[in-house]
Amino acid sequence: MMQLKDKKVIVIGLGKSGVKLLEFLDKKHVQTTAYDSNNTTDKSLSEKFSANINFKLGQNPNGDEICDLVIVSPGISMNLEFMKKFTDRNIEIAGEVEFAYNFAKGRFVSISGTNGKTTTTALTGEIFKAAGFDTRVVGNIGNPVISEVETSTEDTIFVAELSSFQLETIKKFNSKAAVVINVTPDHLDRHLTVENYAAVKSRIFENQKNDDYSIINYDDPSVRKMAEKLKSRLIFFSKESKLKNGIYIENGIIKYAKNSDIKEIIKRDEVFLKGNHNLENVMSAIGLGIANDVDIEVMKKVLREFKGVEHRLELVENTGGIEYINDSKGTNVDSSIKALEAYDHDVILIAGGYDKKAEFVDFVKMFSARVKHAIFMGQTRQKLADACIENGYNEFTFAQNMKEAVETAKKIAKPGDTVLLSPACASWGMYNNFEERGEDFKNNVRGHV
Ligand code: UMA
Repeated sequence: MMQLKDKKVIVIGLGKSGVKLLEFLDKKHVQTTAYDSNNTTDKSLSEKFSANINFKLGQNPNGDEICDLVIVSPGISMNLEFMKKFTDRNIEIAGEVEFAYNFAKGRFVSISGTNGKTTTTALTGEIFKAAGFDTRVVGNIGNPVISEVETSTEDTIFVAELSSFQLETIKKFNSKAAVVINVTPDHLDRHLTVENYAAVKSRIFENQKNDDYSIINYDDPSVRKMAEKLKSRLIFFSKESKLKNGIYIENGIIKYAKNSDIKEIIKRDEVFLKGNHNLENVMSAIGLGIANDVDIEVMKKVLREFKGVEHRLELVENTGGIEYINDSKGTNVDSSIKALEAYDHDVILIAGGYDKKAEFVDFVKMFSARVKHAIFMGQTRQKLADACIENGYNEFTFAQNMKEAVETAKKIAKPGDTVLLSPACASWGMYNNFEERGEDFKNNVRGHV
């Protein structure tokens, strides 16, 4: 275990991860200096901690500070000058996940990938809870690992959503079972190339031993490639191919084959989470369940009941053959592009909101293939419309508010269509947060307003 006694520690970033790190370090009486480049970070924060924690707000360290250990939040890139300096000085550096791992009891079941991580993590968490494990759902999903380590026991299972940012700074971190769901280009501002990004994601398997499990998407070439180097036990899953060994779908039934033993897991129709993109999430969670000997009946029950993560491609209703999907968490262009990618065609899209000065070109370029009609609202509506016109797409209208947007969508939608709220913008100006916006959408869909 990592020794903290008499160490001088630096924590960088005081968002969710940083604050939880400080709570942990303060309890252990560790001399810590806490940095955040943002000046407006909650100034009352210091009142919550003892004099062991020294705050330096409005600045990053410069890399020359005297210290024994630097713990970074996921948002801090190792390419920053001051991080390079710490590295060159051979100062011990740990990301929040790696640091927390040193103190965690029990085992990790980890999930990474570009799309579907949060849904898969939440679903896997429910499966393990239903199987009776002391389950902690942690990581990128919004709950730093460090917040759960102190109460963990040898029987605890950490179900961890891990982003490439978090995997970048692991050293010994190991998972008894891990999955990479898929890899498509993302976070290239930080990882520069897709190859680097995929390489970072594959680090989830790096410290696995012979008896650990790797769950691999057989259909995704960059994920399948990761299987070549692994020492661990492999479970492939595929939406497209019948596998001799692994999880696959045949005649509408999800099955698991191991050598010549074939087990039926569940009928596709019985799984509450619909959509092709969710099949990867479902198969990933099943793989993690199998790797941990979870009873098939337990998995079946959860798969029938789990309704997804609220505000993220959340199915609100399916009436008259029309699906209403709440993706209010689509608060930026990238996130809404991912949401649209989940649908091939016949989407009636509701988008727009607060203007974060984002560029909408890549988003609206997807419309001609997928969006039957777009309804724009909020501060960015004209900007979205302009981007559409520039790209030769004219199937859009404006709405004053959510009520009008949903009414318009209901008039246009035909059986087989999907009405999708995925704004590509923050909610401010119309709402306090994306949760309120999602609730308003759901209430309007259900006719509760
Ligand atoms: N900061 C500095 N110096 C810098 C840059 C940032 O001090 O050079 C400060 C910022 O001012 C801010 C703090 O660092 O106060 C934020 O740290 P952070 O970005 O690491 O955010 P946290 O609040 O600690 O949240 C992080 C994850 N955020 C990121 O990876 C960007 C959360 O994932 C995660 O839920 C949380 O840890 C717990 O594990 C969010 C996310 O957007 C949801 N993830 C990305 C994604 O899903 O695509 C990777």
